[in-house]
Amino acid sequence: MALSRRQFIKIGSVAAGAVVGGELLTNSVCSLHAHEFVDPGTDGDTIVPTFCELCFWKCGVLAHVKDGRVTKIVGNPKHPLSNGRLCPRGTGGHGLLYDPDRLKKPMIRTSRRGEQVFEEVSWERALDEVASRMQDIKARHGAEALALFTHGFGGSFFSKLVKGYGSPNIAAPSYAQCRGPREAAFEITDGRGGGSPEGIDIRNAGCITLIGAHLGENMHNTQVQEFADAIGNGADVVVVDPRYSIAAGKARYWLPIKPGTDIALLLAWMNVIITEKRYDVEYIDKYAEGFERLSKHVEDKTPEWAYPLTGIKPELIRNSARLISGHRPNSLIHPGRHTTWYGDDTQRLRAVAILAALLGSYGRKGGFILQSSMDLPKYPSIKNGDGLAESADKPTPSHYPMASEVLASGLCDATIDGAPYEAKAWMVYGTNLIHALPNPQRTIEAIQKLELLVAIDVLPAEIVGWADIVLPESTYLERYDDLWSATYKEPFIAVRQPVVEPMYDSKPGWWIAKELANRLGVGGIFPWKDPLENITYRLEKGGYDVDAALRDGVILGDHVPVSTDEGLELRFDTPSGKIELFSQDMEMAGLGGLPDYTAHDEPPPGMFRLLTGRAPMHTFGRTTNNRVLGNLMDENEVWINVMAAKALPGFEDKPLRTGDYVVLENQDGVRSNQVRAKVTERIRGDAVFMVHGFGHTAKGLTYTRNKGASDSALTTRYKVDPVMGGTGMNVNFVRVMRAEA
Ligand SMILES: Nc1nc2c(c(=O)[nH]1)N[C@H]1C(S)=C(S)[C@@H](COP(=O)(O)OP(=O)(O)OC[C@H]3O[C@@H](n4cnc5c(=O)[nH]c(N)nc54)[C@H](O)[C@@H]3O)O[C@H]1N2
Ligand SMILES: Nc1nc2c(c(=O)[nH]1)N[C@H]1C(S)=C(S)[C@@H](COP(=O)(O)OP(=O)(O)OC[C@H]3O[C@@H](n4cnc5c(=O)[nH]c(N)nc54)[C@H](O)[C@@H]3O)O[C@H]1N2
Ligand code: SF4
Ligand SMILES: [Mo]
Repeated sequence: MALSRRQFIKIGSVAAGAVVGGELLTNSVCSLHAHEFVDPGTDGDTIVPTFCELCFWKCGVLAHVKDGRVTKIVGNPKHPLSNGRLCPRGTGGHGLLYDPDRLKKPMIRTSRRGEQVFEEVSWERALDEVASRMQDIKARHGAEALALFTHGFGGSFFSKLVKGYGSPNIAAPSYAQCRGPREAAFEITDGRGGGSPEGIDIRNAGCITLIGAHLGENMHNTQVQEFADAIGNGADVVVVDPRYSIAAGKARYWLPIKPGTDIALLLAWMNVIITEKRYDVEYIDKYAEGFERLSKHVEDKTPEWAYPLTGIKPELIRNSARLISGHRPNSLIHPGRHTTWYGDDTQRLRAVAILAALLGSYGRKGGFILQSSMDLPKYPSIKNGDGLAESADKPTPSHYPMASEVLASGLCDATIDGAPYEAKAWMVYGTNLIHALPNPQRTIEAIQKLELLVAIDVLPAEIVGWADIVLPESTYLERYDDLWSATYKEPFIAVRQPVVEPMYDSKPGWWIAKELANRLGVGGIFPWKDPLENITYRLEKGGYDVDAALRDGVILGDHVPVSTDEGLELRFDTPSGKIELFSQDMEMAGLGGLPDYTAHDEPPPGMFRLLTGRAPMHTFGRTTNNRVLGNLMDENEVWINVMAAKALPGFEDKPLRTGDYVVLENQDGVRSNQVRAKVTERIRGDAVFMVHGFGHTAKGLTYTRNKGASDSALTTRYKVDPVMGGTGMNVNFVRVMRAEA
């Protein structure tokens, strides 16, 4: 275990300092980290292992309970994703449990949609109403007229429910608004895709290249731990980002690229690596397809060609390419996660995947490693999900040929356009679509066309305010979910179990879904009496120790070779059985067998490109109402370059200073809430940056409402990726105006 507590604190504290810029807050995040390292020994409290839902990484936690209250949450030392440590958000989970604004009772709308006026009703009445309206919609429009939007682990019960009801329209914004382009690009190239957690060996990498992957602000716990380990072991870091991120502070090279030009840089890196014969010749000969075409393709993509496009000097491109290739095969190009930026994103990620191949990275230590999962038998139930209609998310005849999941944005389009067929009802579990989908006005337009919107949430988020029927779920600390058999380099099975009794009149998702299934006549999809029976059956049938699983929260599998260093034989599940540098499938689909650079519109004079990212102590808008975390950061700020701030029209009399409130107005005249400025040298002059998730408008979020600004509100424009239908959102421009007093 190479990571010391000190190192982790260092990364955590730098992260906090960068976002909030203040000593005080830096210290409070440090103390949060210190808090995580308290030995989980007790002073009379009981400890219940479960897993976190403050973000989608799902770290194992130990929740301490005294007198029926959760007193602290620490990392489970036995759990491979936490190794005894959590990120700041995970330790603040009780801030969600005890949030006074939580949804407390089922509710039915009594006024116009969106006015957020509801009547509290019994569960009986709410569930009867949902079920009878679902039956009615099925009778009149067919079951496929219902769409389920879901994000988060508990959503599995609702996916089953909606399939059982007969609809194929099940989507998460974590595909077309997040990692979709990466999944598609890697599937095309190495036949596997990215996955979550990603199959990457950060800890053993000698060089880590981050292309807009902002680890340290993006707090995916295990990756941050491994990143700290690697840096501790002397790894070189290359950061490509228009903004001087936390990770840039650790880098040998920070390349402040002009936004939207990464493909040019990637092609130029390949040009250097190929012309200087710095690639893994033997590996490419043996495992890859299309090298000749690739060399030809990048022949003229010299650093001199890329310079005027990217703004990165040729020498810097050459030297960084040499550093990156000098470390191969232990040179990791991080594939990123939130990759829906400009609409040509699958092509950019293809370039990343091809570069990784040149470095001999697949199946190698310090590169892309093979992950596996443990066998976990199913609880026998009636057949579910056979013979469903085609999903409604893709326009015909032009389809997105490489999409492997349903597009949330596509279901929204189908609702508005009534094509390929109409969606008449939405069930929304654990996703705040008003913030998650681009162009909230369009989402609201779709909602206004619905006959039914059911929201299952823990908080009165914006989407809940638009619902007809609201079902309050118990938080992750109050419920069982299904077992999680993780696909990971150290495979494991994790248990989520209640730490305390459900508060108020909230109910666990499994119960809500089972009750609805019974009312819809498909009770056989949840044949178990309660989730413990489900868990027990599955574990016993798989030959696992049930008591140990409940006691430890996790069962570890056997180590399976993850790289050639451990004797792994490389195989690629592509049409050619090799790594596809050139993709025949893409070529035939008219999408280009090799990635090309395309230019993007630049902000007109006086405007900036709006870029977004994460803050270490928040997950989007889902934690901003959490008082424990809000205490660390309760509003976002907009980063503006020092020189650009000096030249801002309207600020001639009184120059813009850090802490001043401004308003942003986008190309379509949409204005933001007022938001504090951070005037800094750490961002290019052609872009501004803010953390996503603030600027809430929902009435019930009494703590966070109207604090900071929402980037989603300003994202009225987006570019659709022709390969897989992702919505590129970094294509909006804003002007900065002084906030009215
Ligand atoms: N403009 C813009 N749009 C974006 C992004 C961006 O950076 N900018 N990021 C994109 C990315 S990367 C992603 S992954 C998506 C994420 O988008 P979402 O998945 O929509 O994420 P959140 O905004 O966190 O919404 C989560 C909702 O789940 C609720 N919730 C929390 N815990 C529970 C629970 O246990 N049960 C239930 N039933 N509900 C719960 C919260 O109250 C909240 O309403 O957004 C994407 N959209
Ligand atoms: N603390 C915290 N951690 C999180 C989350 C969270 O909400 N909070 N969310 C999780 C989720 S769901 C996801 S998907 C990930 C997202 O995290 P990542 O995948 O790491 O990041 P992105 O949001 O895609 O990108 C943000 C970074 O890209 C830079 N950037 C913007 N435009 C460009 C460009 O044109 N070129 C380059 N090279 N860089 C650019 C921005 O300056 C910023 O540093 O984070 C995860 N981790
Ligand atoms: S990374 Fe943080 S918020 Fe996400 S699951 Fe782990 S501890 Fe929870
Ligand atoms: Mo995401």
